[in-house]
Amino acid sequence: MFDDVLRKLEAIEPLIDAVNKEEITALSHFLYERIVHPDSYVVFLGETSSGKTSIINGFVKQDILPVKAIPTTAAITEIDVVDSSQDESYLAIFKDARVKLLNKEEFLRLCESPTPDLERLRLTIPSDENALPGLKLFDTPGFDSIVQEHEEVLKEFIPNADSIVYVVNYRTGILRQSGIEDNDFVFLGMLKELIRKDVEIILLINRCPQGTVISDRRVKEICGYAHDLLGTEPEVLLFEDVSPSGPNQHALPFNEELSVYLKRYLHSESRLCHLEEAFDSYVKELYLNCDKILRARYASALLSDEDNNAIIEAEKEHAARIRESINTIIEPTFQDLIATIPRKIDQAKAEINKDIERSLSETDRGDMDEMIAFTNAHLLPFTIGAVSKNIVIDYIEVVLTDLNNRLEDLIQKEILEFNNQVSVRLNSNLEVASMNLANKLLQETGKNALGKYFIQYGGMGGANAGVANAASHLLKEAGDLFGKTFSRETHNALKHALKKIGATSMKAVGAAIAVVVELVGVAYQYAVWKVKLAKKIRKGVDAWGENTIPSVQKDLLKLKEANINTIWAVASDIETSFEEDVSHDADLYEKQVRLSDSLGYLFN
Ligand SMILES: Nc1nc2c(ncn2[C@@H]2O[C@H](COP(=O)(O)OP(=O)(O)O)[C@@H](O)[C@H]2O)c(=O)[nH]1
Ligand SMILES: [Mg+2]
Repeated sequence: MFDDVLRKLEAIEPLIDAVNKEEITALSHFLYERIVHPDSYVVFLGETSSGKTSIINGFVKQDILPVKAIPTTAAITEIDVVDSSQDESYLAIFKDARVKLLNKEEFLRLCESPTPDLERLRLTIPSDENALPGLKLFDTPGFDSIVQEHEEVLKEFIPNADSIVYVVNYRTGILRQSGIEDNDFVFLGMLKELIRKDVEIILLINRCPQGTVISDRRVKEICGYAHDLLGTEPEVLLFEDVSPSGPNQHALPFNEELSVYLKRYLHSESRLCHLEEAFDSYVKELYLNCDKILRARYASALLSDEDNNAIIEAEKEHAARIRESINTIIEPTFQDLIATIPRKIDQAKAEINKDIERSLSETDRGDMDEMIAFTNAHLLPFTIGAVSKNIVIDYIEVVLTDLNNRLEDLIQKEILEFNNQVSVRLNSNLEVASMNLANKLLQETGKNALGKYFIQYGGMGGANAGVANAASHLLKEAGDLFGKTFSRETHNALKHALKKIGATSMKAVGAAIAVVVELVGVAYQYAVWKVKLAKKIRKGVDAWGENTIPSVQKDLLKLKEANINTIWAVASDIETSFEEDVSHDADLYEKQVRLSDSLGYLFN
């Protein structure tokens, strides 16, 4: 399917062999596997008990995943529907990338009560008619504003999605306009912040009364809200309410259209393009990696031991100086930023209250319940969204952009100095021809992002244990590499980090809504309800603030960790550019570098 990319990977095989390093070889095997068997993630989302698990069971026509009426702690479960040449299997993938084969009982037990070290469960189901080679379905614990853990798991996982099936219940889903259980509202707001723009969202309305059609009023209403919240018109699938087939059975909702959709998506142009782009950039990075190693070896072989030792010393020094920035720049910046958040939130709260009170005084709505519904569906989320963007998010952006610039300057300076030191030694010892051959390596110093990705995602340990799918990795990687500053990635990474923080703030809108809802059904006289409502809204906004402060601070702590990891990765990359004890077989290395040069045209 990705013949061009595969050809490139095959073309650089001799280079990979020449490099002869375990991690590079493992990486290339892993990449090959991924290209030959490309994955995309279809993630089932929706409020707890909307029917996600039942729908997946219905899709595979087996009552296999445990269905629950009450929210529990739960793990993300991956479902691979394969053709019947393969066996059914149950796997647990742990956070340290260990993979364990389970029997069905163990699997079911872990589904219901996952252990803290569990990353995910994987179920492989053979089915000839439904096989989806390359699509992985993910059943999620669902969103539930009471179970904090779910939110954390989802916030981490959702950015991996390539396509989303959002499940709502026909009767209860999206804004009954009555209250606290309206998690969908908060969830959809958060979702929009977390996914890539090109991710398709299918709105699946479950448990529709028999004969419901798309023009049904309730369906239109649900779609209208979803449209408002997502800013796009999702495709809609209607699932009829079905009865369980027996006393100890669960309902297996089914609609052919879901398979049609999934199969269409499997072969869609946009999916394939996205994958191709991702693979292409990985193969290129792999090539550049090999190229760099070979050039460094060639240079080492031409230089004296004394020169080599000096370079290795320099490597260590500059790497150490880059790592120092963790204590001198990253730690203090985040400490300040985190300490300033409460003040910024207070400022935002004042602004939000002012804006909402203005709208409230200007409204001509005579009915309080109607106004409450409007407040919760529009005023609170939109005002909070806009104001917290202006006051909180933009502030964080300024601080982080500045941090980024300072880190970038420091890293550039260290790399430049290191490169100069190497250049001087090359210049004074090498002839022009070999100098040119060796030199290109300097441009690539500090850019080794690929290795980090594969290490992180278990590419080395248990191949296939990896959790990140290729297509979404571009985004994920950018997020993880915030602070790694050599390309347009930085901009994306920052945007992504800010989006996550925006999602946190949007999620906390639920707390405000919950407070305002308390007024529903309370009968106040016409003259006083606006005053009462204004007071409640202020309380609600307080609740938003209380929820937002610690969550945003937590997001920032995570971001700090990501920055620190990046600095380590950049430093390690410099530190390993010249290897110790390289043989002096300059002729061999020269040949290898020429080979690498001759392949460069593939990656321009
Ligand atoms: N009668 C009936 N029950 C359903 C249907 N879909 C889901 N359910 C029930 O709704 C409850 C929650 O479903 P579940 O799949 O666990 O929801 P999840 O939390 O979104 O995964 C379970 O008791 C299901 O049996 C349906 O079409 N008909
Ligand atoms: Mg479920």
